[in-house]
Amino acid sequence: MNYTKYLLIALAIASVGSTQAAERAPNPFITHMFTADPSAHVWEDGRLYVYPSSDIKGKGYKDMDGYHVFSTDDMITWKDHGEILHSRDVEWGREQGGWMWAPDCAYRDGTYYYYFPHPSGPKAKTSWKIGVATSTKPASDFKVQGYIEGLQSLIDPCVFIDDDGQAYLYRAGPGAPHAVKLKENMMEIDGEEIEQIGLDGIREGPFVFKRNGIYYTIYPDDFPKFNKMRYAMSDNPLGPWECKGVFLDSTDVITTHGSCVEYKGQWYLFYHNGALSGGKATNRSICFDKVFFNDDGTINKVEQTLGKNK
Ligand code: FUB
Repeated sequence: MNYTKYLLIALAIASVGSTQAAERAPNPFITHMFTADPSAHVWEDGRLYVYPSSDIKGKGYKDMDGYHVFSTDDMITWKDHGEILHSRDVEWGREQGGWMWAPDCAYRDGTYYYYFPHPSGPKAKTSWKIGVATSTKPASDFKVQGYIEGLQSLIDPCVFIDDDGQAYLYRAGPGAPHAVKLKENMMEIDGEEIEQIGLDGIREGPFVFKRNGIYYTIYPDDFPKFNKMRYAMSDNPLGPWECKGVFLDSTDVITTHGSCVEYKGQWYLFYHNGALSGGKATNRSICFDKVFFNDDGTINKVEQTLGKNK
C-alpha cells in the first residue's frame, strides 16, 4: 500500500471515530413533555439519572403537580421512568395541590432520598416545606415520609454528601441562601441553618458539588428579564464562597436552574430553556452541554448547543 492510500484510510478511520465521540442526544433531550430544573446524579448502577420538575402545557408554575425521572447510559437514549410522585400523594401538602417545584435526590446505604419543595398551606410563598420521599430504587416506588422539620420557608433543595459521609442541605429563594447539616437519617437537620455568604446575586436554585477538593455552588442569578447561571468556589462545604461570575448565559426563559455532574470522564451542565415552547417561561425543556474546567478549578463559559439570549 502506498503512503497516500495509507494516509487516506487513517483519516477516514479518525473521522468516523470523532463523529462517534460527538454523538449525543440533541437539545432539548426530552421532547415528549415539558421539564425544568434538572438535577443530575450518577448512581451505583452506572446510569446517569435526571430528576427535573414537570411543566404542564399551557399552565403556570402554580400548576406543576408531579415529577418524572429520566435516565441514560450513553447520553443518547433517555428512558422516561414515568411519574414518581404527585401532589395528591403528599398528605401534609396544601389541599389545592400544584407547586411541586425543583427537586433533588440523594443516595445513602441502599436508600434513595427524594427532596421536593411543596407548600403546606394555601399561602404557598410562606408555607414552603421540604418533603422527603424514599425508595430502594432510583426511579420508582417512592413513598412520602414527611417533611424536614425546623426549616424556614425556602425552595429548591440540593443535598450534597461529602467524602466523609456528612450530608448538607442547601436552599435559596424566595429568601437568602441557607445550608444546614443533615443527620444520618437524611430527614432531620443537625444544628442551625447557616446563611451562605458570597453567592453574589443569587436568586434561587443552588446546586453543590465537589471536584478535586474544591466545593462549587452553581446558581441562578437575578439578572433582569433572563437570569444567568453563576458559580462560586470554596474550600468548605458551608462557605464562605467566592463568586467567580457567569458561566451560563441566559436562555430564552426568565429562570435558569441546573446541576453539574461528571459522567464517563466528561463533566456536563444540565439546565433548561424554552426551545420547545417558543420561549414560554412556564413551558421549559431540559438540556445538557459539556463543562470544561481550567487548571485552577475555574469554569469556562458553557457553550449552549441551542439559541440563547445575551
Ligand atoms: O420550576 C419552578 C421554579 O422555577 C423552581 O423551583 C425555580 O428554581 C425556578 O426554576
